[in-house]
This record gives sequence, structure tokens and C-alpha cells, in this order.
Amino acid sequence: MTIETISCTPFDDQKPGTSGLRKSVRQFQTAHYLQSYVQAMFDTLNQIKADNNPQASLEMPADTDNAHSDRTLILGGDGRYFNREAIQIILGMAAANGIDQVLVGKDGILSTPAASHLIRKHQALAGIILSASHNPGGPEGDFGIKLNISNGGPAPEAVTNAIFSRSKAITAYQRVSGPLVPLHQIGSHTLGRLQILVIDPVSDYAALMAELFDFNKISALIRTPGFSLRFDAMHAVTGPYAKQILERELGAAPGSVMRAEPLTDFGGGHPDPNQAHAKDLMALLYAPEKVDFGAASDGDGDRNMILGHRFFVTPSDSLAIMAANAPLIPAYRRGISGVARSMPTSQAADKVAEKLGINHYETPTGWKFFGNLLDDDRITLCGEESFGSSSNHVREKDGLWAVLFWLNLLAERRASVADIVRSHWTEYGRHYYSRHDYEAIPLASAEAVMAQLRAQFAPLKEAGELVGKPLKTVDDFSYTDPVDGTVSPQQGIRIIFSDGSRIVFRLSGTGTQGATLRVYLEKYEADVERHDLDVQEALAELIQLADQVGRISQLTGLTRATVIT
Ligand code: G16
Repeated sequence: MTIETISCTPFDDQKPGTSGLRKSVRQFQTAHYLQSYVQAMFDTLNQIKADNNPQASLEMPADTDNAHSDRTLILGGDGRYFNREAIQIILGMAAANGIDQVLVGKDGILSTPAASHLIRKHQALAGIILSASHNPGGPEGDFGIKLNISNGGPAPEAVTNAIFSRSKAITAYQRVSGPLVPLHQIGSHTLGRLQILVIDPVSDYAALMAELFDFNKISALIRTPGFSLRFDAMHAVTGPYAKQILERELGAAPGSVMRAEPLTDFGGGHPDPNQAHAKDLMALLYAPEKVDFGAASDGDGDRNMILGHRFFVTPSDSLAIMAANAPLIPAYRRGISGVARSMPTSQAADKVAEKLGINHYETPTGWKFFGNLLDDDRITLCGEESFGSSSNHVREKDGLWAVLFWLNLLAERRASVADIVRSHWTEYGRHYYSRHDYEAIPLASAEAVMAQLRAQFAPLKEAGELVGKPLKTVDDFSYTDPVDGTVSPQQGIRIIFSDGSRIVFRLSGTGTQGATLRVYLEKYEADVERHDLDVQEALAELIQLADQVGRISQLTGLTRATVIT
């Protein structure tokens, strides 16, 4: 085996965002760009071992000289454009960087939750997941790369910061050249000393789902005459998983899984499971002809949207309802230890946790912040407003898991999606909720909005009032991880009113063009008589206040959000 060393000039823009490094495909195709970042990841894994850094929790044994001896890597992606080329490059670099074995999904396919499961199952060193999630694909679209650590979860900030630092100093990378590995068939290959196993991406994940849920009950529901469901895979990674589980194993009618074939450009669509981007599914679920259950997932299979007939379930409500009903599901029969939500997610789950007397946590946006809470068994369920939810079965959010949870719930309760949500609101009150995104605006305008908010509320307020509305507090959210003490400051401005309503401002960490300002609006309503208002009307006062306080239209020139979910 000959290890080649290729010289390159360091890049200064490889700072991972909320979920790995996301850039345009064109950028990733720049000479040495992907290679430089991958070398920074391998070097960081070695460095962490050398430092025996406990914060990074990579569980590196201290007794081997060779950093990656006897080490397994999980590798796959969402099938988007440049996925296969990137996999061949990473395999050559893994061979040169001392990895012993790589398990790679057939055709380069692995959903993010399936990769997380495989890392845990094989006690792998780490996983590399190639995805820009819900961002569009194709030659003019986006590409992305994430590192997941040995607990199966996204690398924590200590690791992503170290990768960024290292990337700025990379002047060479190592690779082994060989024939292209045939990814289209299951089998075993070698590249130098590296063993490469091309595996079925679906079977292990499907088996895990069958352990967690009551497949007999779900199947009986699905086969009930008159019951119908639709799952929109959006031509992204969940197609093969949903076909296997929903149609072949659970008996949903052929064709229940829409847009099932993964395509490199997602069929020209935007694989984001929300009301704005899953329009065909929305139309089916809101048509007069009854479809009982609808769901969609995103590019890499970690997000979910849940719909009933003419009914949309907010991700925040979905998390709260899962927490309240968890003992109805086999995997959570004995109850849950706690629930966590990201800060901008509505407080609906908190109400459930308070009533059940279980732990509840508020974390910054980003799945990586749930890892320690799950590992420490402080929580069993977690979720985010950005259409993500999951449990301690993996360390990622999991789109199909959420779909199966809801189907299991419907099978147990024998009630419609709408009835389950309404009865939840009756018991706990309704959290009217919406997110207004101002996408792809100039970075300077987005930063101006945040800077003037910080200036306006410096010193940050306790009590008082804002434009005549009584305030509880205003702060710039800072999180101290209760397990390892890591502090993550400046995670977004929270304006919390005395009646529990909130306006939250933060900048997205996943976009690739300009900046995206996110404004999150939440209003609590206990009165059952007022649970049927139009969401935007219910939030109208807060929407207007957000524009006034954030000076959004003035600083961005936009009088309306570009996407409202
Ligand atoms: C990622 C993260 C999520 C986060 C979402 C939105 O999801 O994993 O934790 O909520 O981005 O982040 P932002 O508001 O910074 O754009 P995904 O599905 O894109 O990997």
C-alpha cells in the first residue's frame, strides 16, 4: 500500500454550522476542499485521543499507539449529487489514515438515524454522514458532511471547533489510490489494509424499529378497511426505508409511499417536510377524499412532518403528545426519564413533564446538545420545532421513528390525529406556534437585526414592559450542559412575556446563501373555546411586535417572512 501525500493550501471557511459543514456542491468540488476537511476530521480524532479529552467523549482507549488501530467507521449519505464521488475520496483517505474497517451503505445510501444506529451497534469509532439535510441538491444545490462520534450522535462543539481550527492549518492530506469500490452491490473489498463492507442500509434499522413498536397492532390498523396513509419520501433517503417498513412489513397499500426513489437532485424539489415544501402531500391530506394519516421526511431522514385529515401537527405539539402518551408504546412502557426541547421549541412539552413530575430541559438549537442528556439517562425523548424528534434508541433525530410512534399511538387509541391533538390541548392548553423565516438575506442585515436587539436589551431586562405588554424577562439564551458543564452562550434573544408568550430571534446555522433570520412566536391559550383560531391570527399581536422590536422590515427590506411554518 502506498500512501500519497498531496499538498494543498489551507481553507479558512470550513466552520461547521448547526449540523456539520454545509456548502454549495460547487464549493465542495473545488480542488482539495473536501479532502482538506476530511483530513481535519481524521486529525481531530487523533488529537482528541492524544489529549484524552473527556469533553469530546470519544471513548478512545488510551492503550494503543496507533490512533485508529482496530477502528471501524460508518459511512453513507442521503444520495444527493456528489455523494458517490465523496465516498470514494473518503474511502481512499480512511485507508491512508489508519482506519481498519469502513461499513458503507449500498449505493452510498444511509439515512442519518440509520447511521447513528450502526455506529452504536458496531461500537464504531465514528460515522461520516454526507448530507445537507433539507437543502436542495443537484449540481447547483448544496452538499454537506457531518461527523458523528462513538455514542452515535453529532460531534459536540468541542470537536467541531477543533476540526475548524485544524482545517485552517491543513497543508497536506493523505490518501491511498485504488480502483473505485463498487458501491452498487453488497460485498467486501480491500484498499491497502482497509477492509470495506458494502452493506444493506435498511435491514438493521428496520429491525430496530420492529423492536421498539408494536408492528402487529400498527399492521392491523393499516389493514383496517377504509384506513389510508401517505408518506412522502420527497425523492430523498427515506424512500427505501419507508417502502420496506410501511409497505412490505406493515402492509400499507403499494404506492402509499410517494416519491420513493432517491434521486441525486431530489427530483428538483426541496426535501424539507413542512407545509411550504411538501405541497403535494398537503393537497392530498386537505382534499375532500379522506386520507387518515400523512407524513413526510427530509433529505437524510431525520426530520418528520405529521398530518391528519385536514390537520397539521406542529413539531412542538408532537413532542408533547409523545411524552404524554409514551407508556402506550412498547419501548417506553415503563415511562420516560425526562424530555428535552430546543430553546425555540414551544413549551408544550414542559407542561407534560411538569404534570408527570419528570425532568425537562431547554437546550440550544442543534441535536448535538441532547447527546449528554440521553447518555446520562436524564431524558428519554427530545425534539425540536424544526421538525425533529427522537428518543434514546439512537443519538439523532429520526423521521420514520416519529411516523411509527404516531401510527402506534393511533393503533392504541383508535382515534384520529385531530382528536388526539385536541384532547391533548383540552388537558394541557394549546401553545399557538409559528416560525417566520427571512431566508437568504444579506448577512449584514441579519446581523444588524441581532445587534440592535442585543443593544436594545443591554442590560437584559427582568420584568417591566415592552410596548405596553408586561414582560417577564428578556435574555440572550446561554446553556450550561448539566452533565459536562460546557457553556454555550449567545444562542438567541428570548423575549418572554408575563402571560408566557414568547418571541425568539436567532440566525440559522444551516443555510448556505447569505443569512436566514428565524423569528419564533408562541402564545399559550388555556381556554378550550379558543383552541380553534387561525394560527397567524392568534399570533398577530406578537408578529407585529416582533417586526417593531426587531426592526425587521426596516433593516432587511422585507415586509413579510419568506417562509412561514
Ligand atoms: C439541523 C440540526 C437541528 C436544527 C436544524 C435547524 O437539522 O440538526 O438541530 O434544529 O438544523 O437549525 P438552524 O435553525 O440553525 O437552521 P438538519 O435536519 O438540517 O440536520
